[in-house]
Amino acid sequence: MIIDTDPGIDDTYAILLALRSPEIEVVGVTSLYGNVHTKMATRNALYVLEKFGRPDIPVYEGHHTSIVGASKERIADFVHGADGFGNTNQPPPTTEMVRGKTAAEFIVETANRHPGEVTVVALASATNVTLALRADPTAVVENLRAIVHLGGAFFVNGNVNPSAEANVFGDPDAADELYGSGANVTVVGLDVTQRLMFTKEDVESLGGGGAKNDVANDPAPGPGSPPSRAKASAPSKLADSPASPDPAGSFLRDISAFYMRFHVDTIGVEGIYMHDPAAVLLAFRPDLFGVASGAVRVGTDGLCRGQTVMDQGKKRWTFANAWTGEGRDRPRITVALDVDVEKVMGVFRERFRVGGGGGEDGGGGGRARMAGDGRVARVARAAARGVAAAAAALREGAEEAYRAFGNARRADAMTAMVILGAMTAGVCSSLVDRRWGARR
Ligand SMILES: [Ca+2]
Repeated sequence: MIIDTDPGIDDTYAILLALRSPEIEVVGVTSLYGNVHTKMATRNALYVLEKFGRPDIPVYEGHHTSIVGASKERIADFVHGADGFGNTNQPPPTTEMVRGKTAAEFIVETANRHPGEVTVVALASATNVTLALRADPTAVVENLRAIVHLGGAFFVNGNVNPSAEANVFGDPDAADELYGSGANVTVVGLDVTQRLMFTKEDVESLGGGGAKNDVANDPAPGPGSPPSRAKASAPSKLADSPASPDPAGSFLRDISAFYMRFHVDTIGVEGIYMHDPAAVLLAFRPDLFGVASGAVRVGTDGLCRGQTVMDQGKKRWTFANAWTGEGRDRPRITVALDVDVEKVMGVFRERFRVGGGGGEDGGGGGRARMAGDGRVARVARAAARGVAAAAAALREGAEEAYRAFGNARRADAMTAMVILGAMTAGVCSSLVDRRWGARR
């Protein structure tokens, strides 16, 4: 996964979520203007990666203006503070961005090097991804596995004005171009993210909220921790002492105070929207979201500049229009419109360690029990590694088969998929037989 970001407070949550999710690997971070100017976004991206113990992840600086060369009309310092961290005056990072390569060049290069494997989660405007698209359409349309863009307001009001959401408003031309490119784009906007709110209590209990240190919030990788946790806690100059319950959580709590005041002032609620983390989660847990597919156009001028309008496909239009496409059909994209709020908030609370514990799935108690039984823990870890590898291989195989089906009937394709599943079970059972002997 490449995270394209303008940190930003909820961007910081999103980056931490990605680093704490064993389902994904973050291979690079690219910066963009939005909540802050691009230069500060670069600095802040470096800072949070170092703070969260992953100074090894490379950061590439993105574009400084919109794709049509307009400088940003408004920087959201009233939402995120002048420093992007709620005016908490953090020290500068000790690491540096990669020089000599732009964000767009990095996206193109990574997509071409690992075709079908890389997802870009774009947490700001679409500028960097659309520049990559212009530079190498094949890289973005064919070789990127997916693009998840946090943006748009489809059947709700915007958040810049009644029609526009901030990320799309920041570069509507880039969004319109990307959404019509034929790339595998999923857009998740305010229809979904304004239903995901961290409460004041959630925020206050981040980092342990003064709770005593235990297995679950010890930053050192415990025996039951997923492999990525070990990477996420590599030594760093900025990371707090390992004795504190969850330094990442305390940092989130500190920077969220300013962001929460903005919510109190504008919507009268003591809580914060989880916009950016929703996009990261959607990239690896699409099952928690309800989506629709359709052509999307973005207003690029006038009163409704930045508005995202989707053709839901409920009417056969008499005349061609900007959504049906003139000359060629405008490709459809996926739009997230619904979400399992309870489950998503459960994952957020678990991964952000609300209350300092492990939350719903995998709390401290669970891990302590696993630590007490080395054999069970070893088997569980080995199985988890196997499942991850098998899922990746299976997906690739299934997609290969899917492409080969061509115009096959649905029932025939389904039968083939079921056979594929049965064969997998056969392979697993023959491996067990090989090691421990067949069961008579
Ligand atoms: Ca953002």
